[in-house]
Amino acid sequence: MKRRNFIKKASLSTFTALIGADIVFGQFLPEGYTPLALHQTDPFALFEKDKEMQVLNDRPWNMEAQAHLLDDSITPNKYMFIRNNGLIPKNIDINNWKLTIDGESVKETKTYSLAELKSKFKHYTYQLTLECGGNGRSEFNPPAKGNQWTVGAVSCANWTGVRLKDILKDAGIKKNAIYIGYHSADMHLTGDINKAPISRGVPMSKALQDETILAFKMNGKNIPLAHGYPLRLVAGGWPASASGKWLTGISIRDKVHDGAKMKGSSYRVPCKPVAPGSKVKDEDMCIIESMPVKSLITYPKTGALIQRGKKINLRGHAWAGEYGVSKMEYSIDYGASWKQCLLENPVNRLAWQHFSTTVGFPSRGYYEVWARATDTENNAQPMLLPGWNPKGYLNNACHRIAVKVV
Ligand SMILES: Nc1nc2c(c(=O)[nH]1)N[C@H]1C(S)=C(S)[C@@H](COP(=O)(O)O)O[C@H]1N2
Ligand SMILES: [Mo]
Repeated sequence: MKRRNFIKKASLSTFTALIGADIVFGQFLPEGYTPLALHQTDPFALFEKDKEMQVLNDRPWNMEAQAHLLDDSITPNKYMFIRNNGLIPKNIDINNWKLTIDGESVKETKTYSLAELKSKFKHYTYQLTLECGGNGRSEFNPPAKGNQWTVGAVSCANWTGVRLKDILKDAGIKKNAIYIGYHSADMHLTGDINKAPISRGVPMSKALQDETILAFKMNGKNIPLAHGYPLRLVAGGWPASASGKWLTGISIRDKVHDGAKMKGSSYRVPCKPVAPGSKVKDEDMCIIESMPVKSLITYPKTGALIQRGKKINLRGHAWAGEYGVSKMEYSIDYGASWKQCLLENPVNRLAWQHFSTTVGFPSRGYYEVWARATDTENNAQPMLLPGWNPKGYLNNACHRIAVKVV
């Protein structure tokens, strides 16, 4: 028997054993081909997600919520979207996990173990809104490449950890520091260990905010693996891509960080509005900083049937990047008129704010409920799509649900 055939026979018997059935026509399986039955992993069980979560991609794993799943004030893991650019690290050894602070603008390179980070610095807990810059991408026209997020790539969990500013102070920041960049343990899709799937960062002013933390807990427990266990940078209010998962290092830079996905059209938008479909030069693209004002109706679920004469409770959340939300309104007449909702204060800066109201409908028939938030800088959500951009970022159009009064 030729060696090639031998390998084929060996894997065929392995496949048969794993699948638990004879592979009919197994002799025709192409070499190196893995039967589909063997790459089926149940992502819901794997990541402890609710079955109503929507899987957008399995390599890398990307999964989003639906609006009605985000009804909780604090997002539980089962409803938290997953956005990965590479492959989730395996075999994490927390006893040997190290965080290295380096870069042109650190006084001297310093390394901390997880235990040191936890014991040396004070712990803080904040509720922080993390929204993928591409949330809402699916609505852009011409379409933008990338995961076709609808509205569910946003979360607001409780994150516990140490302040990045305390660590940077301990390490020593030089006067010329202007940016930080993160480094992580996930692997590039090609498996090339010299390439990072993503390595982004924020300006010093954001890095030094009280709420910018290196977290080791999410909702009071160890961070779930998919969300960055055992250590994650969390910079709420900015595109969630700034919040590096599986954190192994922070570089203090004397220039804008130039890691993976900091350039070109990655997490950058035209500095000035462009016509849909335009090609935009690199130098005319600007890095996304604070996320824009936005809101989500989490109850009722779109498609709800309402009994004639009954008023409904309407509720959801609103957030505005670095800013607060100052006003929340809804419309049942396609934006012709707006009524105000009750809006709660945020638990802390950068946490989303809850809104609620009761809504009555004048007669039987089809309605849409539109929700519109206005931030403390007086920016309101656009009713329909905002400015087109090559990668389909920052769609903060009013969330709309359909209901029927029967
Ligand atoms: N190391 C690492 N950090 C990462 C990413 C990644 O792929 N690798 N994705 C980023 C992006 S684009 C987003 S939107 C958020 C998603 O966070 P979540 O999966 O915990 O919801 O993580 C960010 N941090
Ligand atoms: Mo993202």
